[in-house]
Amino acid sequence: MGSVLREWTGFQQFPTATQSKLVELFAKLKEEGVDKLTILVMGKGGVGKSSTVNSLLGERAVSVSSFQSEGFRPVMVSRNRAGFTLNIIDTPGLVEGGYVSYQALDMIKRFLLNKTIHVLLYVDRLDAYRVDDLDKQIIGAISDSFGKEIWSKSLLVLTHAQLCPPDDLSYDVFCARRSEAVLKTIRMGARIRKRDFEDSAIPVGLVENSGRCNKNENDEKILPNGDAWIPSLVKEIILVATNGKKALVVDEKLVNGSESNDRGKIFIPLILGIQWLLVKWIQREIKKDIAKGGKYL
Ligand SMILES: Nc1nc2c(ncn2[C@@H]2O[C@H](COP(=O)(O)OP(=O)(O)O)[C@@H](O)[C@H]2O)c(=O)[nH]1
Ligand SMILES: [Mg+2]
Repeated sequence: MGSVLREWTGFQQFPTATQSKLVELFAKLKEEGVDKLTILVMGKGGVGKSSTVNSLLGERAVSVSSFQSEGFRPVMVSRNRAGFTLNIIDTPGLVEGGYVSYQALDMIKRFLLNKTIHVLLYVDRLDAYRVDDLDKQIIGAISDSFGKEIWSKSLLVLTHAQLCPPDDLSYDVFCARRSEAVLKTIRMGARIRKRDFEDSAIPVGLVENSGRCNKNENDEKILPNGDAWIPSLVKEIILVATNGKKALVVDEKLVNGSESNDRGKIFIPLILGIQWLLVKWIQREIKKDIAKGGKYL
């Protein structure tokens, strides 16, 4: 299940301008004593998780599928560059047959045993116009599996970001509205209080994985607002990694008993106690009845 740590050759594939921005960002990270980042990528199937992993690495490290059948198992890709290790974990989609796939979530959790996750990339599409109950359920399931603290280590990634907004909306307004809708779903799905959520706002990263993505004069892939998105995304990832909140340590306890199960277990002795009292009470009443009945016979 472990992955081989390889030299990050994809790094050389980035345009020089991107490379120098990344070198600077990683240098800052090193100054803070961080020489390893482990990023977990989750979301529905087909939203562009695997493509985003490849874009971030500058190489085709994981397989991308246009139609349904994607990988069934999580995959960790590890790359090393100048003493810095980047681990990215790609995962199967969290929906199966129209429902949240608890099986996929469980598999992901087991795969993560003894790993520390510094950042979660929760991926969805920018070019979708609604969120529905299933999205909320997915968020709820992630929160139940890993604890809602995971959201303080997360970044919302919206793919297919090279789009022309409908209805005369400007690009920035469209992005803001879509982000707001997904963020609200995260807040509600994870059952986080509004104030707590605003205090630790989840940043949003825009992504365009398509080979047809526009480029600037430095050959960097850019969004319609002119932003070179790869260095921007890496910057956001690093900000989340160093935001002072605790990284997610996946240990036996987390894998074997989800938080919500633990919460439920507290009530088991209480329920058994009430059951016992009820049985005793019924037995006493029956005895009383028999005694009374005997008198009048
Ligand atoms: N135009 C466009 N297509 C994308 C983007 N990201 C992914 N795709 C395509 O969407 C399909 C599913 O992508 P994939 O990365 O396998 O999604 P996953 O199931 O979430 O891992 C593939 O055909 C990708 O080429 C994007 O940002 N823009
Ligand atoms: Mg995939």
